[in-house]
Amino acid sequence: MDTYFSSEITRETALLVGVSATPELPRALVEDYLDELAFLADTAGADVVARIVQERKVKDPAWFIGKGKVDEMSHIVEGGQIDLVIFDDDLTPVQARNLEKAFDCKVLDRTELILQIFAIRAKSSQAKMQVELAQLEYLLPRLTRLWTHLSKQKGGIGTKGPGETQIETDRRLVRNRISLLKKKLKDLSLQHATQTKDRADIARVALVGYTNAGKSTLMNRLCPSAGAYAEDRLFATLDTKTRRLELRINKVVLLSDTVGFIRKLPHHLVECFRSTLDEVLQADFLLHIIDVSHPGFEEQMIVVRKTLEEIGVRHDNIIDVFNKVDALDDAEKLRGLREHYPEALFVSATRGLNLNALKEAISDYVGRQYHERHIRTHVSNYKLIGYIYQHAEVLDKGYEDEDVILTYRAHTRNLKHIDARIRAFENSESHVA
Ligand SMILES: Nc1nc2c(ncn2[C@@H]2O[C@H](COP(=O)(O)OP(=O)(O)OP(=O)(O)O)[C@@H](O)[C@H]2O)c(=O)[nH]1
Ligand SMILES: [Mg+2]
Repeated sequence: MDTYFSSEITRETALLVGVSATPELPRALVEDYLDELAFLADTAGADVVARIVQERKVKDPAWFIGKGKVDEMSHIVEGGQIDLVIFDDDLTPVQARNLEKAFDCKVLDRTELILQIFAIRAKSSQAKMQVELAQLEYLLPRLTRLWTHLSKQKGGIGTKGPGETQIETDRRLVRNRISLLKKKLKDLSLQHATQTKDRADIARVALVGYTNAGKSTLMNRLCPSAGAYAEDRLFATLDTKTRRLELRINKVVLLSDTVGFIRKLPHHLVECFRSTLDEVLQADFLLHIIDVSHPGFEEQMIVVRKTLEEIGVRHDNIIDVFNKVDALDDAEKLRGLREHYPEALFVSATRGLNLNALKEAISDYVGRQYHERHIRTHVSNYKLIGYIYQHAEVLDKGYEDEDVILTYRAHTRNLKHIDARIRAFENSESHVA
């Protein structure tokens, strides 16, 4: 896929198109969606000079919008020297091609725009590979459909023209590249899994949320050495970053910053970022960061929950953190929200407001995952004793006769293993007896 634009080169002018279908999808909501699309376009390097919303229930298979609207827009595009037209909804390859011909300029849909931004933003080799994989997977069925379309034009099924040979070759190349990227990414995630295995006894917390909610800013505030990239642009973060966070009572947790979510996040991207998002899946709990100053924050919360569901994250381990309270000038609204979300925390990452309460909430949550146990065993059972020392924090040690008595504290994850060891040991003992 070509790179249509990048933030480094001259900015382009764009026209945005949305379709409303009252009452399910009222015009006002589509206007909000176009605000977000404009933010995406801006992040990608385009200035929005015009926007159009058409009320239409049934999408035209050839044009997506109505043909009359297409003709009307062609004049706007021509007169306004517009470089590209961006649709908020996904277009079929046929619709995109027809529209490109009619407007005589580039036409993008929302998925392509998001893929473009990810391509521009990706910094690490892993993120670059994940984005390339998503782009190729997006492209592959389009090559196929393009070929089907061409074959029909050339005289129907079974026509073996040079076009087919070329497209077959392209498809093979794309498939080969896809397999190679998948293999490389799998190797990388295996490597990563080995590196993180040793951290099993430390509780893990992940920051999740809508793009631009302030996750990286909060990470930098809580762990000043994190140096996470934060900016007033969408998808500032594409790489998962993990840092140690010192807490007052429960010592240390590992805090991870992750890629932000967005309405209609392309499915390919979710799939390709799955290995990075596994970090989220494995966390003991999640901090859901919400930009409370955004007018559509409640819909954003739903989008995040749905995306988490899509990647298989359980819902009971989430703390809602309403960020950017400093940007809320309506005290009444804040009071209402506190009542409505009694469990949530209200913070400001930039101003550092209420972050101690947030740390305490993390401590509490983490504390609930650790349990204290006692064991009395003969001193000669040094293997079992050694295992406990390795996988738990020994709080107290005493001796009685020839037995050692240990009081230890371990994470639920480790307790399962310790208990299994003890059971296995007791069974072998009774066997011997
Ligand atoms: N007013 C205000 N702005 C904030 C606050 N926290 C973050 N921001 C701003 O919000 C913008 C986005 O912040 P980031 O930390 O990059 O957001 P993110 O959630 O990491 O975004 P992605 O990486 O794109 O998913 C930046 O311009 C921050 O300065 C806050 O508490 N108050
Ligand atoms: Mg970020």
